[in-house]
Amino acid sequence: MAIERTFSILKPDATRRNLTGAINALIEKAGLRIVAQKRVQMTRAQAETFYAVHKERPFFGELVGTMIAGPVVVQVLEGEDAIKTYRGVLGATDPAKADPGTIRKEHALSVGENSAHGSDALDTAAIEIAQWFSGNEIVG
Ligand code: RTP
Ligand code: MG
Repeated sequence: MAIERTFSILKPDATRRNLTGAINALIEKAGLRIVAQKRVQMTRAQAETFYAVHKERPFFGELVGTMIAGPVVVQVLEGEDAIKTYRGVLGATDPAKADPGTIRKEHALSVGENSAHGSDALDTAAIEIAQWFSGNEIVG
């Protein structure tokens, strides 16, 4: 399996409830290394760009509003098969359908406030990482 990098966001519902450490523990327990991390307040324009793929969906306005409701922690995670591994650690988008032990089952409040984001493919991971980190901020 290849060593990959994926992009992660700990969403405002997670930072608000002081869950950064608890979620990072699940990430590290899964064998992923946090090779970059910073806390930022997303602007509306940044959130709209980040989730542009969903701009025609009925939940887009709510999604953008939730992402800018408070600070987020943006991260780069590195490890074997990192994209798929992290999607597994996240669990299903709807926390009610997520497996026990996943971030969303253990911590998320709802589909809208589901605590964390993970890239869904290698190409989107590279785009998302480049949106939030310069090369010298990532230390593998
Ligand atoms: P993410 O991009 O945040 O990692 O989530 P995901 O891949 O599991 O799900 P995706 O389909 O990309 O949806 C992005 C986010 O939009 C919100 N959503 N709300 N109300 C709804 O029906 C609905 N569907 C999706 C979720 O917060 C989801 O994480
Ligand atoms: Mg997604």
